[in-house]
Amino acid sequence: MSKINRRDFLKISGAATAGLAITPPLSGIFNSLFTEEEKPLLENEAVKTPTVCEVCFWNCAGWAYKDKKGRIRKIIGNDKDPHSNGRLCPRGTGGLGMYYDEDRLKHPLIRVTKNGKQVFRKATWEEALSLVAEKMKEIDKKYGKESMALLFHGKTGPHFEHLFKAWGSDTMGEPAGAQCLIAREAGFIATYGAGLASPEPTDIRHTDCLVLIGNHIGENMHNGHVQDVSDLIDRGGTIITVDPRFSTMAAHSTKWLPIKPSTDLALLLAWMNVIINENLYDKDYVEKYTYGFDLLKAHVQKYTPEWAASVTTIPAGDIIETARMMGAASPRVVIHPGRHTAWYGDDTQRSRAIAILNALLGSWGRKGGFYFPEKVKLPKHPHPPFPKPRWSWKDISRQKHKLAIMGITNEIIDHALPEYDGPYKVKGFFITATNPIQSVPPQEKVIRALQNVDFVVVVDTMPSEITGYADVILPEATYLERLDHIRNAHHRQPNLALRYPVVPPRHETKPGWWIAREIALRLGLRDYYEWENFEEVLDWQLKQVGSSLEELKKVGVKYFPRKTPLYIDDYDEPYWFNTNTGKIELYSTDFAEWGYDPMPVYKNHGEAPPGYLRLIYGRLPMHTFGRTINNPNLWELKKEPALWIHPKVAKLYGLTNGQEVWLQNPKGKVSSFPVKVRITERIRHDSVFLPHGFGNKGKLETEEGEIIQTRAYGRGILDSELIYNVEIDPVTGGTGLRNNFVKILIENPHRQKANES
Ligand SMILES: Nc1nc2c(c(=O)[nH]1)N[C@H]1C(S)=C(S)[C@@H](COP(=O)(O)OP(=O)(O)OC[C@H]3O[C@@H](n4cnc5c(=O)[nH]c(N)nc54)[C@H](O)[C@@H]3O)O[C@H]1N2
Ligand SMILES: Nc1nc2c(c(=O)[nH]1)N[C@H]1C(S)=C(S)[C@@H](COP(=O)(O)OP(=O)(O)OC[C@H]3O[C@@H](n4cnc5c(=O)[nH]c(N)nc54)[C@H](O)[C@@H]3O)O[C@H]1N2
Ligand code: SF4
Ligand SMILES: [Mo]
Repeated sequence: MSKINRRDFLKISGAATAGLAITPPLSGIFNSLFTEEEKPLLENEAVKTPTVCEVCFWNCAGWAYKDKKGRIRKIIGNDKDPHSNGRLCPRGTGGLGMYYDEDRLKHPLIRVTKNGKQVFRKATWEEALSLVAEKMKEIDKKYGKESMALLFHGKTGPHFEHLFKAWGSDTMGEPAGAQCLIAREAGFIATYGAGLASPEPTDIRHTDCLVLIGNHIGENMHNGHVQDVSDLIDRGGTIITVDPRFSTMAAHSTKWLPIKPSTDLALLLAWMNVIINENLYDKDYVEKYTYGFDLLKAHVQKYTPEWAASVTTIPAGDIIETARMMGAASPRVVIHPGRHTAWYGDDTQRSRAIAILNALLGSWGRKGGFYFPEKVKLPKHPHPPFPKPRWSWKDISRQKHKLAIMGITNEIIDHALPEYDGPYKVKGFFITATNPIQSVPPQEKVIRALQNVDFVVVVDTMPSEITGYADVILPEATYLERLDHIRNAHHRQPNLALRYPVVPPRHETKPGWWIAREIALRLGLRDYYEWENFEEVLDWQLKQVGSSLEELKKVGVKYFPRKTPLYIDDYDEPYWFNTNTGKIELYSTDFAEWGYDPMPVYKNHGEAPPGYLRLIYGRLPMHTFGRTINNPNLWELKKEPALWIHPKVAKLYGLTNGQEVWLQNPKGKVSSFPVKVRITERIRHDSVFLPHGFGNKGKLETEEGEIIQTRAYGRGILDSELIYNVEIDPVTGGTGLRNNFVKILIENPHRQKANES
C-alpha cells in the first residue's frame, strides 16, 4: 500500500477554532474580493449566521460570518454538524463566490420578439409572475394541469413541489434520480426493503475494509465520508478500488483493480462465487436474516474467477485475493453502493449484486458495515388536502418500470416530444435549480422537447444553458440569501440544521419560497399558503418537536434522541426486513414476479466501434458539475478540465501534453469547444476521462446586450454533448450514460466547416 500523507488526501479546510482571528481561508482567491486592510476579520466584530451549504448535495451545516459593513467574509463548518464535523470542503468554503458572482441573474427576464429576433427583456416581478400564472392557467384549460411538468433539484425544489401539488400536478422529476442514484436505491430496496438516501449510512469510521466500485470518495468530496476514509487510511485499513482509472483514491488503496469498463457485474458475481465456495461468508447472519442462499449458491457457480478474468481483464488471482480480504474483514466491511449509478442500463442489477455481497459478508446493520440511520419526525405544516391529479409521473413510468420510485426525468421529457401521441402529454415545463441540457442526455431530445412545449419557465441563479430555452426567467437568491426547509437527514443520530439568510438578496433576486408563494396566490391557492413568511412555517414545525426557530438560529444544528438501535445485534426482537419474505432477499421474490432476473445475471455491453475510445466521465474535487465553474473563487482553483489520455493513444495521434483537441462521437456530433490533453498512464488505453460539467454554452441575448458566464463560457467539453447512447434500466427507467465512445480530432472541425461553406 502506498503511504499517504493524510493532508494530501484530505483537501478540506481545518476545523473551526473559536476565538481566533478569522482570516480569509483561501488566501489569494479572496484577494479579488477584499483589500489588504480589510483583513483579517476579528470574531468579536463579526456576526455569524447558520447556513446549510448548497454547493453540493451533501448539505453541510456551517456558519457564515459578516463584517460590520454587512458583507459576507467567510463560511466555516459548524463543529456540531455530522455532515462536515466542522470542516467544509474547498467548494463550501468558496461558496460565497456564488453570492458575489457578477454574472448572476439580476432581475426577471421575459422572452419577446423584437425586429423579428427573439431577445429577453428586463421585466418586473409583477409582470413575470403574472405571466407565469397566466400561462399555467392556459395549459390547464387546454390540456389539464398535469401537462405542466416540474423539473427540480436541491433544497429549493420542495417549495415548487408544494406549489405543484397544491395546484394539482404531480408530473415531476429530478435528474438527481434517474440520472444519478435511483438504480442503487432500487437495488437496495429490492434486497433489504430499504434504500440508502444521503448521507449513505456506511459505517466507514469503524470499518476494516472498504470497497469502492466506480465510486470516488475524494473526487466526489462527500465531506464527512472523505474524513472517515482519511482516518481509515491512517488506521491502515484495507481499501479496494475498482476503477478503470488510477485515480487519487486508487493511488491510496491497498489494491487497485483496473477493470474493463462496463464489466463490473462479472467481478461482483465472481466475488460471490469465491466468498460462497471458500466459506468466507457470515454463516449465522446469512441463515438468520437472508432468503434464497441455496438458489444464489447454485446461480453463481458458473461465474468463476477465471471466467470473470476473461471478461474484466482483472487476473483471477487478484479477484480471489480481494474476495479473501473482504471475507477476513467480515462483518466490518463496506462494499460501497456508490451514488451516481446511472452507468450501463443494468444498473439496478449491479446495485443488487453490491447489496447481496454486503449481505453475504453480514455487513448490513453491523458495526463497521452499515448502520441503521434515523431522522427526526418533523410534522408538515398543515394545509388543506392536495387535489388528486388525473395522472402523474407514476402513470408515465410505473407500468414499464416497477421500481420507478421517483419521477423519471428522461421519460417526462419523452412525453413532451412531438412524436409522443399518448394520453400523458407534457405541454409546459417549470424548471428550477437543474440544468437538463447538461444533465439529461441525449441533449438533442431535451432541446426538441423544450422547443415543442407551449411554455417554459426557469428559476435559476445563473445564466446557465437551460435559461436560454425559457419564456420567463426568474432569478433566485443564492443559498446565502435565503431561508429553505430544515435539513432533516437520516443519520447516526437524528438532527436538524437551519439555513437562515445571511444577507438580503442582491439585485432583484428573490428566495424560492417567495417565488412559489407569489405564483400560488396568482393561481388562487391562498388556502395552501396561510403564512406570509416561510419563517412561520419553520418555527411552527420546530415547535412541534420541542425546539424553535430562535433556538436553531443560535445553534445551527440540534440533535434529538434515537428511538431504535443503531445496529441489528442490539434489537431484542428478531429484525424484520420490509420485503415479501421479511428477510434480506438474495433471491428477489418481487423481481421474479415482475419478470426481472431474480438474481443478477451478467450481460455483455459490447465493444467500442473501431477507432473509438470509451468516454469515461467523473468529478473534479474543486467543482460541482457546471454549477460552480463560474464561481470566482472556485474557478481560480480550477479553471479548465483536462482530457486524460493514455501515452499509447497519445503517440498514435502524435499528441503532446496540453495540446487542444476536439471530440467526435460515432453519430458525427462534434464537441462545441476543445479541451487540453493530459497524457497519463493512469487511464486504460481503451478510454479517455473527462470531468463532467464544463463546456458551458449558456448565452442570453437581452435588450441590453449579451449575458453569459464570463469565466465558464466555452471552457472545455461537456460530456453530455457527446453522449448518444442512453441505455434505459428496465427496473427503474433511469438512464445508463457510460456506454459511449468518442474519437479525437486534432484539427479544429469548426474552422474546417467555416472554410467549406
Ligand atoms: N467535487 C464534486 N463532488 C461531487 C459532485 C461534483 O460534481 N463534484 N457531484 C455529487 C453528486 S450529485 C454525485 S451523484 C456524486 C457522484 O460520485 P460517485 O458516485 O463517486 O460517481 P463519479 O464521481 O461519477 O465516479 C466516477 C468514477 O467511476 C469511474 N468509472 C467510470 N466507468 C467505470 C466502470 O465502468 N466501472 C468502474 N468500476 N468505474 C468506472 C470513473 O473513473 C470515476 O473515478 O458526487 C457528488 N459529489
Ligand atoms: N453526462 C452526465 N450527466 C449527468 C451526470 C454526469 O456525471 N454526466 N451526473 C448526474 C448526476 S449524479 C446528477 S445529481 C445530475 C445533476 O444535474 P442538475 O440537477 O442539472 O445539476 P445541478 O448542478 O444541481 O443544477 C444546475 C443548475 O442549477 C442552478 N443553480 C445552482 N444553484 C441554484 C440555486 O440556489 N437556485 C436555483 N434556482 N438554481 C441554482 C445552476 O445555475 C444550474 O443551472 O446530473 C446527472 N447527469
Ligand atoms: S461537501 Fe463541500 S460543497 Fe458539499 S455541502 Fe459540504 S461543504 Fe458544501
Ligand atoms: Mo448525483
